[in-house]
Amino acid sequence: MTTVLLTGFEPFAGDARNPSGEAVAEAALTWAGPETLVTATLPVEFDAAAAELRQLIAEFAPDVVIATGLAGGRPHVTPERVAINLRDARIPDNAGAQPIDEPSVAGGPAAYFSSLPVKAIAAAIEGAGIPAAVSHTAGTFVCNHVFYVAAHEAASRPGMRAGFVHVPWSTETAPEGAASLPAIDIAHALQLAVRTALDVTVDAGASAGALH
Ligand code: PCA
Repeated sequence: MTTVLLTGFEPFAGDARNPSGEAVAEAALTWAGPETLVTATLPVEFDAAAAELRQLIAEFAPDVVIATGLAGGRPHVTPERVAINLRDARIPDNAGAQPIDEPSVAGGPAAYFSSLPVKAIAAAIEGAGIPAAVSHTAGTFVCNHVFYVAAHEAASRPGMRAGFVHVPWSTETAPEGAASLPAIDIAHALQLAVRTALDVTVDAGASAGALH
């Protein structure tokens, strides 16, 4: 049985809602399979989020892990290409922790590339009429940390692949004037990310590079 672990996050930074957790819940409601989809909403706490992710991976032994979070201000759904071994928090997490220039995993490699087909995922989402683009930085906060930990786990588990997708604000949750997409489109985009991650093992050949 093939299993996918799809996670979102709780609200943070004083916000009332987080569209990533909401989109993951919505995607789970309408997931038609045939693979098993396991979903969770992680706390926006460096240590607790990583611990919960590791526990979910140990419990369900997923073939694919896709963690998701909010990138407020981005207009696109953005599959992330690289996780870096760095926790540098500009704001405290929801537990009050504010690590500065600490590694995600002491002794781990400087970075991991996503083992998901990020270009094919962006293309599949775009193909459904939902704005998407490959991103080359997941930041240095809890999202990057969870992405790095997922990639680190995948590196020691043959057959397991892991990646991260940042989502914009949903129209339903966006602060005044912020870029957003309808919540239903974000949920659909995450389903397409899961489907593409399962179906595509060799990423698209076209460039998704950036000049800056
Ligand atoms: N976004 C934050 C953390 C939780 C979330 O949804 C981030 O990008 O690190």
